[in-house]
Amino acid sequence: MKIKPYGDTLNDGKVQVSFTLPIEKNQKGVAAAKEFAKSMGMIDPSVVHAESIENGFSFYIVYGSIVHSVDYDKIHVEEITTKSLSRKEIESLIENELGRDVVFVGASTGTDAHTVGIDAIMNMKGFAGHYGLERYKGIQAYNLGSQVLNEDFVRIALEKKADVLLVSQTVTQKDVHLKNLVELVELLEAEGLRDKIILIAGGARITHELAKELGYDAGFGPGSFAEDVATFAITELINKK
Ligand code: B12
Repeated sequence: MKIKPYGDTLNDGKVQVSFTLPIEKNQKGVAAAKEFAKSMGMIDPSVVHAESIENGFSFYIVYGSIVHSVDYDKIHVEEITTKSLSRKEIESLIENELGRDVVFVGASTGTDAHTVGIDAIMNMKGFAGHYGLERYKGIQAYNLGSQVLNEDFVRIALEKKADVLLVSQTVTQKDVHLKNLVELVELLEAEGLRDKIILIAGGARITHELAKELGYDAGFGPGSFAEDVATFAITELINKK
C-alpha cells in the first residue's frame, strides 16, 4: 500500500517543516526559507511562520506538498511485542513469580545532562499520569542522575546488585550516544556482567531496533512510561529464571 502525507485532501502530500537560519528575520529571509524548501523537493511552499529568535538568527515554518510516497507494506521495524501491564499487575508478577525485590539502577550517562527522560521513568511522581518505578512495590529504583560516567555506573550497579540497568541518552551530536552506549556494553562484558543483567536504553532518538543493534535488550523512545519498561524487564527476568 503506497502512502503519502495528508493535509487537506487524502494523498495531497502536504508536509510542514521548521528550521532556523543564521540570518535576521526580514523579507529576504522569508524568500531564502522558501528557496530552501523548494530545494528539498517541496512544491508551492509557503512560509506560514517567520520569527526572529536571536540577533542574526530567525526561525521559519514552511508548508507545502511533496510528490514522494512510501510503500507501507515494505516497511519492517523491530518492536517490543510484550503488551504492557498495569502497575498493580507488575507488582503481583514480581511477588508471585520472582518472590523478591528487583533492583533497577538508572542514569543519564557520559556527558549527557538531560534528566527529564530518566526521571519520567524512575521518579515517584512519574510522567503524564503514569507513576515512576520508585512508586512500585517490589522494585528498588536508584536514579543516579545525569553525567554519570560508564565506569561509575557499572561500579554502582555492582554495589547495588542491579537486575536491570536503565541508560538514558538524549544528545546525539556527532553520534556521541552511540559511542557511549557501546562503551557501556563493552565494560559490562569485560566485568562478566552483561549476561547477568537486563540492559535497557532510552531517549528521544533511541529505537528498539537501534538498541538491539548496539547490544542492548531493549530500547524505548518518546511516549514510553514506567509500566512499559517494567513489563519488559520483569518478563525478561522471569523468562531467565
Ligand atoms: C530540557 C532540555 C535541556 C536541558 C536539560 C535539563 C535537564 N535537567 O534535563 C538543558 C538546558 C541542560 C539542555 C542542554 C543541552 N541540550 Co537540550 N534539550 C532540552 C529539551 C528542551 C527537552 C528535553 C526533555 O526534557 N524532553 C522531555 C522528556 C520527557 O522526553 P525524553 O527525554 O524523550 O524522554 C522520554 C523518552 O525518550 C523515554 N526515555 C528517555 N530516557 C530514557 C531512559 C530509559 C532507560 C527509558 C526506558 C526510557 C527513556 O522516556 C521518556 C518519557 O516518555 C530538548 C528539546 C525538546 N523539545 O525535546 C533539547 C534537546 C534534547 N537538547 C539538545 C541539545 C543540543 C543540548 C545541548 C548540547 C545544547 C548546547 N549546545 O549546549 C546541551 C547538552 C548538555 C549536555 N551536556 O547534555 C538537542 C539534542 C539534539 C541532538 N539530538 O543531539 C535538543 C533536541 C534541542 C534541539 N532541537 O536541538 N537541554
